[in-house]
Amino acid sequence: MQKLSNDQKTEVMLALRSFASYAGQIGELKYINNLHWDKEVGSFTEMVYRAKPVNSPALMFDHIGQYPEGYRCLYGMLASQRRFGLATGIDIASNKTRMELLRAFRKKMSGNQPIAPRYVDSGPILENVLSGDDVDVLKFPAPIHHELDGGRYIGTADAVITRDPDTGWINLGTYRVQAVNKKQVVCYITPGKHGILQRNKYLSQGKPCPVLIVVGVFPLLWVVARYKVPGGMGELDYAGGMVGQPIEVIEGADTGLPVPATAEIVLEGEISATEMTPEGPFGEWAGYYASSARKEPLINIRRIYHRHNPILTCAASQKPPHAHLFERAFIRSASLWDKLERADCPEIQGVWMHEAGSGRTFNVIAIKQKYYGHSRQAVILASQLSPAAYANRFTVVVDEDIDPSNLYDVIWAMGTRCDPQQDIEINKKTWSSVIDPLVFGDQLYNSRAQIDACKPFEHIHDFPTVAQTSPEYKKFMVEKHGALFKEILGQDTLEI
Ligand SMILES: Cc1cc2nc3c(=O)[nH]c(=O)nc-3n(C[C@H](O)[C@H](O)[C@H](O)COP(=O)(O)O)c2cc1C
Ligand SMILES: [Mn+2]
Repeated sequence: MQKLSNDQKTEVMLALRSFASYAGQIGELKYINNLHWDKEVGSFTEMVYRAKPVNSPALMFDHIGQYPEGYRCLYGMLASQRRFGLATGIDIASNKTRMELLRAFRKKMSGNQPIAPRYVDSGPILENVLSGDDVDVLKFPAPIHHELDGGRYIGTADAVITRDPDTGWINLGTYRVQAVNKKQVVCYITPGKHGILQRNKYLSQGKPCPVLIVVGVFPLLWVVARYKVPGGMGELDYAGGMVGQPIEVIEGADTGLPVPATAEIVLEGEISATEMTPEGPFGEWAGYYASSARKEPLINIRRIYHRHNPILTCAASQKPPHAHLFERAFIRSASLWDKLERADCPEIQGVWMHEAGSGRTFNVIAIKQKYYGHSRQAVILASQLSPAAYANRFTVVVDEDIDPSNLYDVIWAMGTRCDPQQDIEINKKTWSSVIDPLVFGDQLYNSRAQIDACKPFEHIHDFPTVAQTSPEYKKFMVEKHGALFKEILGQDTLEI
């Protein structure tokens, strides 16, 4: 397999079809023809990822129902170590374990020097520009992803772009978007997220809110639209910082908002200040249809930009495991780790927002304890800092000998170093939403537990010794009996 040059690495981050073509060459993407947009592509993806949650290929669907060849849907874009490495420009050969890859990604994100986007006059996204009567969002094979969804969702693996009317700050966030008809869509944003804070500044003054919805994203754009970039800072600037060059954008003809020049499909329009329409139900990240159908502001689409043979990027949230959990754990864990350090919490050794908790509800941090109360400080902060602040339930703190991404380690530590009566704190009236299956009515609170599964600080030196082979003896064994291990385990190296 050809090795990518630096220019090719950049192209793969910024152009979905180059990424897809390379992923195909290395066996990380499969083409599938003749499945229908009405539930078939969604269930097929779900069934593949449920059977094999790790290391399944990305799935590119073509010939979808009555749609012409080339009008494709892509699921599972980033759900493997190699694909996530390609999207973020991280060498995975030298970052093999989860914690190594997380450290490399975190370093890249926290050391980010944002670069402002560059406005250009042309780009692949202008290959087709539709306005007036030609506007038809159903020109693309928007799927019904799950059996009980309230309609066709055009925006799932998307990036919704809005501008703060006071400061000019441009925000990108992945928020779900349902097609209402050819020219209207509706979006759900959880209260507190940046997109809704900006949107409501317009709507509360009775003004429509200009919006772009990128429904065919490129890999790097989808990573930043999901990362908790601090408020006031633009995700496009962050993406520029990650790739080391400005992201090229074209001024949207109706809104002046930045249309990413290498995207696949972008919808342009405005969010109505006066008209509402039902949105949902939709299979959600918590694994339920909890938010039902509610009214949200209608979005009028005035213009569509798309490439020839466009790729609609898709992600169906649902009961884990699913096709966007692999990278979610990295994106969110890196962000939480960064926030903990910025909050001056010392000696963080690892963070993992677990896949089985949908990357939200069960989060673990590892620390090297330095003083009385350190572990409580860390776990209380971790349960309230973005990106964990919203909708989590359990946050666990463990010592540095525990791998926070390994449930054997974590549950063993909870079972042996945590005295429930003393070591579990409960917070009440914390940030949740209608998506939480335990939220009934309009009081959008939850409660959460902070679980201290660290050795008591006063017994850190006299805590019973762990019953396992020591690193030194393991090393001796590998040196003496390496061939035998390889014969039995079928692998070259043994992690010790
Ligand atoms: C596939 C997928 C779908 C999502 N859907 C929504 C959604 O419908 N509404 C929402 O508020 N957040 C949704 N999120 C989470 C946001 O994208 C995430 O919180 C992001 O950081 C928000 O950006 P912001 O910090 O600029 O608000 C979704 C995330 C993913 C990966
Ligand atoms: Mn943001």
